[in-house]
Amino acid sequence: MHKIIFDMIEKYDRIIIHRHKNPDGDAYGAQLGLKRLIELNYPDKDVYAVGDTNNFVFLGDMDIITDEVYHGALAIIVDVCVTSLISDDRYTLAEEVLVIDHHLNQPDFTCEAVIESSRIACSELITHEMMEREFQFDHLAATRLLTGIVTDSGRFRYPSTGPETLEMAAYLIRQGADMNWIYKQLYTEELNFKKLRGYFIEHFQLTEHKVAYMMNTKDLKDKFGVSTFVVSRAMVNQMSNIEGVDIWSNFTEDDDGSILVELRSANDSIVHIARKYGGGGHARACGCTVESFAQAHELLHDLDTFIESREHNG
Ligand SMILES: [Mn+2]
Repeated sequence: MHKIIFDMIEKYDRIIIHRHKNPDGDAYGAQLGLKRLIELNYPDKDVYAVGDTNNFVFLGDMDIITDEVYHGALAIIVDVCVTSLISDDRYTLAEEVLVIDHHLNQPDFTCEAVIESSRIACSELITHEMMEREFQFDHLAATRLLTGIVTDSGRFRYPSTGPETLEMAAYLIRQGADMNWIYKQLYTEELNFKKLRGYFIEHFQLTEHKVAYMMNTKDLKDKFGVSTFVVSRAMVNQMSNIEGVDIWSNFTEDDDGSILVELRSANDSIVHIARKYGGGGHARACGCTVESFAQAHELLHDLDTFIESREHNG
């Protein structure tokens, strides 16, 4: 158990919880789960959650607070520890900052930090800490935290899903977490999203060596009533898990005419190709931005050549 978490929580009457921008289920779940746990176990403390919102708002609303709330308060930042990625930079106004995270990064600012990169989800880390401290849970806290574990483990499918993850999930279900409700939220989507998925499945193409790709002009987002981010990031994996297709890619025109590029690979690292065009990311999930569809086709040709060379090398 990390005693520092509880020492800091106990020291402050007012606590504001932050997390990363473009929140996923774990960012939301860890943030709102922790908020609920502090409210339950320290009823006299005022706890707030702040940041941008998106589809995961089904887990609960964000609080609108003034800058004054930060004076003499504790800011807790979950699921992120890099300045540029934190939603709402007013945590700098707080008296002290505590980071609770499960990423490999180290904080690039002054704070206390509890980081366990072996945890599949920040929500799993928080669940473990609060369970060991024998905190009282309720169905709301448990459901929020379980959402984080479910989503960051890829619905318990990622290879790093181990016994500890399942034990924490089981603990949360015993505390009243509603797994059926979570899955219903995750798998119910708006009609335009479903139609856009269908459009992708219907229209993606293959290069000579079976690189799957889509070239999306900027009118596509208006046609389906979604953002460029949705067309680009949320749709790339419509081309995943196809037999014989090891690399898939999504090229989406932004409002300024530049092309957002999402690259995915089932086996080999392809980040060198993203880097060649000024981008980066993970080995098998990376991206960049290029100037034009002409350049996008050059990049696509590089992917095709990469597959071809790999085939030749056996
Ligand atoms: Mn996470």
